[in-house]
Amino acid sequence: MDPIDLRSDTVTRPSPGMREAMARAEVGDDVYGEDPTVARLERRAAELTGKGAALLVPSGTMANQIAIRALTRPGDVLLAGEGAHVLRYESGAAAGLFGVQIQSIGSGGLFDARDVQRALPVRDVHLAPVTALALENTHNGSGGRVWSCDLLDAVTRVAKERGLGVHLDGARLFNAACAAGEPVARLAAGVDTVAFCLSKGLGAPVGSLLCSDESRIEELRRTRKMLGGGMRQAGVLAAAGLYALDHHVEGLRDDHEDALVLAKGLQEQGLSLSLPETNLVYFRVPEGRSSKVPDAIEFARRARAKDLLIDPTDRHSLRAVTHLDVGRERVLDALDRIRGILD
Ligand code: TLP
Repeated sequence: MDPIDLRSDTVTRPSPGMREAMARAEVGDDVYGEDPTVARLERRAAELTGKGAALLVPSGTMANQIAIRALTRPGDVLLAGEGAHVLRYESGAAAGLFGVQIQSIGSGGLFDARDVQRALPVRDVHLAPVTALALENTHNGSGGRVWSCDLLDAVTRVAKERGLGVHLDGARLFNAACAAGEPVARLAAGVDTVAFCLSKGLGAPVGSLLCSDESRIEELRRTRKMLGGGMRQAGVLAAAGLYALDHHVEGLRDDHEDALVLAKGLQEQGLSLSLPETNLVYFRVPEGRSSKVPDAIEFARRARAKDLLIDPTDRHSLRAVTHLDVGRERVLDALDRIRGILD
């Protein structure tokens, strides 16, 4: 059977058009600031996010860590939503690299202004200062949920009033913009740093952009170098990114519709879930004696035996992600393959 890979939207392969753009890219040494294609991508990213400047980095994780370093000092606390990528999926980088503790606030990944207020300590020498806040839009761990502009505005307003630096982890910011019907710059208004990934729904092989004020960019560039993220003829990667921004933004809408079809199909088969707002479908396998599948690990194993790749996220839950390399037909095919597993 032809494999269907729903583990993540990071699994896409560059299309022939993208490969051609990469092959044609004009390049130079970007550590010397001489790669014209990187410069073009960075200008485009700054414009799209409404910030003064941008920096191409190898990964979303590195973008987040560079931002954390800029907004905190060792010993500080960074506030983030429950299950935030910076807290759960970055190998402890904020603590390991920069001595920053992350405190989770709210529940389900999103939070409101009151959650931020409640987390701020009174001034006391015993307490670690809370100096920064991280937002994640869409929020991965909660099933790709999207922040409303009202909620974003309220949270960034209180953060600013209380002197916190604000970072937006927008690994899937274009998915958020598509679902919210808002420009990316609107979703990034009011934050100090914003990162978005080219290698998720946008279908590029590598790369994230970290965007901020022009005055901050040299400091961010220095941290990128410190982390070994200075790249040389990175124009071949930047060309893929520019191609993705030109050709793959519109298609996110299809990914979201496909995710909804997938979710409804899973629901019909007795799997429990909340309908997705974007392209991430989290679902639970039935628990208890009557269940045909003991847990998510076994579900994933049986799916793999049918050449369907889906990752468990905990003992009873899995995540299936729609993306550029699976269209409606393959989503329906995936549902057929799953049917056999539960019967
Ligand atoms: N997320 C990956 C895994 O790391 C879990 C995925 O498959 O979803 N922020 C968010 C919200 C992310 O979801 C991710 C990737 C990142 C940052 C990190 O991006 P990379 O993988 O480029 O370091």
